[in-house]
Amino acid sequence: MTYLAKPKLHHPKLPTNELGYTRRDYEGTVSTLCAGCGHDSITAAIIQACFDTALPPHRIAKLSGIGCSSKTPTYFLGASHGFNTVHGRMPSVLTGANLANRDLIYLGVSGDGDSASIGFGQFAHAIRRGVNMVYIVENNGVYGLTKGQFSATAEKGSKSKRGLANSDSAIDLVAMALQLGATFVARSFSGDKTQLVPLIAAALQHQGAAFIDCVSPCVAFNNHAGSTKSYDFVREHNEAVNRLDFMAPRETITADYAPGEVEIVTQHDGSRLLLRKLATDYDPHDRIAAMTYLQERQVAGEVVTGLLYVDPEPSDLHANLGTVAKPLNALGEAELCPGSSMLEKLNAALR
Ligand SMILES: Cc1ncc(C[n+]2csc(CCOP(=O)(O)OP(=O)(O)O)c2C)c(N)n1
Ligand code: SF4
Ligand SMILES: [Mg+2]
Repeated sequence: MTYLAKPKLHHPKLPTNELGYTRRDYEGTVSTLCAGCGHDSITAAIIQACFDTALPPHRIAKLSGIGCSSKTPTYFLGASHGFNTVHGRMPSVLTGANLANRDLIYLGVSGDGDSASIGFGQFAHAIRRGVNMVYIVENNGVYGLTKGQFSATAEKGSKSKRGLANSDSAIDLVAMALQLGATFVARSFSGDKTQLVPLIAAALQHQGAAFIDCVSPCVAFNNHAGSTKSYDFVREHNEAVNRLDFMAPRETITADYAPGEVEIVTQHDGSRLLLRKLATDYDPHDRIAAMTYLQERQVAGEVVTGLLYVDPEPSDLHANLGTVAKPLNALGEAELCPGSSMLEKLNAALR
């Protein structure tokens, strides 16, 4: 048996969200990952974010590549659409699905091996095209599934479980996402649910390319002294630049904030991000300054987390291409096959 189904029965008094679903309705099958794997905490955060914001499970499409991280969509959103693609190919399959049906909410889950090595080109092009999606990399600095080889996000000089030092420079996927034009960029830690849940909730409402790099320790192969992706290292070096609260469009702000204490960023759909600044010199609306800040703090040995960049008025691939407003499966034959005279007109325009 390759997966364990969870019992369907649950306590009749479990809290429900405004759609009438319990948190259990957003779960998948029982995880088969190692006990203590950071990826399971990210699964729990995704379930919590979707439950809290009452997302209809049938409107979500979850896609992944290959790796322990890419197995996780089986463990959440059991009632959603799902596609486990080939190693490193999640972004192109997600792009195609999104172009065919723009009405779904796309959640791509990947690993650092899946996105920073074999799928690096795919990652780059999905981000630079502004595909409307949430792209989460569960980043443990190793190929967990194939027994712990260094991945391309492992820091130069960091040590393997056997004590060997990594001689290659690391790829910082957050720096790449910023440079490639992602309109929502965050870094978080699987061990910080308070930070991660609202980040995922906000990213799911963002109408553009949202990228979250989530450091997620691999307890089997990369959780020792000398690793920069271990629970201890991230806890000791985590520098959060802000704290985020996410509010759906229909919710009213009831808490009292002193002037200047919280910045409210309204997204395109009316949802609001309540940003509490922790680092006074950090501005999440300035892409260039964010890139410089991250590099400076990285040299100082810090893992900067939080909402690092957001564009409240993003544009996405559909807007850039001027595609039809309806999903392709909702178009009739006349719209899909407009006839030979239209084809002639098109051909003539190209001559
Ligand atoms: C085309 C191809 N090449 C190589 C592999 C072997 N392989 C499977 S998972 C993986 C790396 C997984 O690393 P990562 O994406 O970081 O996921 P993790 O297991 O660490 O969560 C590799 C190289 C494969 N499945 N397919
Ligand atoms: S090998 Fe590592 S990444 Fe894979 S399930 Fe175990 S702890 Fe998680
Ligand atoms: Mg990995």
